[in-house]
Amino acid sequence: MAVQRTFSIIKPDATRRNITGKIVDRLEGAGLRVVAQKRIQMTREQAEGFYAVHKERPFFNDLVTFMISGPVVVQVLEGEDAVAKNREVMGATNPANADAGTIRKDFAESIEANSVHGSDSPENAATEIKFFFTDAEIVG
Ligand code: RTP
Ligand code: MG
Repeated sequence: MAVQRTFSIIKPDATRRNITGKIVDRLEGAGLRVVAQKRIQMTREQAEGFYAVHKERPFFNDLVTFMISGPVVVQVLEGEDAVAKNREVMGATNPANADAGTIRKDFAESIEANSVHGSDSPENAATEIKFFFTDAEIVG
């Protein structure tokens, strides 16, 4: 399996509780390397654009409002099989269904305030990375 990049967000529930370091520790512990990172306050327009794929879903408006409720940390992660590895360490969307030892099992507050986002395919990872980072901001 080749070295891959994926896109990650540490969500507002985690920045609010000041546990971004604990989350990065889990990512690094899984063999992922942070090759770009910045703390931002997303605008509503940015959050709507980022989650456009979910715009017909019943949770869309709540999700956008949550994602702009505080700062987030956007990241590019690099490693072997990074997309799948990150999804594995994140755990299931709903923390009630997440495996023991995953980020969401240990830190998420709810199905919405679930501490992290991770790209679900290499194609989406490339799109999502470009949404937030220039090439010059990524240092592998
Ligand atoms: P993510 O995109 O954040 O990595 O999470 P995911 O793939 O596990 O979940 P997805 O289905 O893509 O949903 C995106 C985010 O929307 C919120 N959500 N709320 N209230 C609800 O039923 C509900 N379902 C999803 C979560 O914040 C989820 O991560
Ligand atoms: Mg998703």
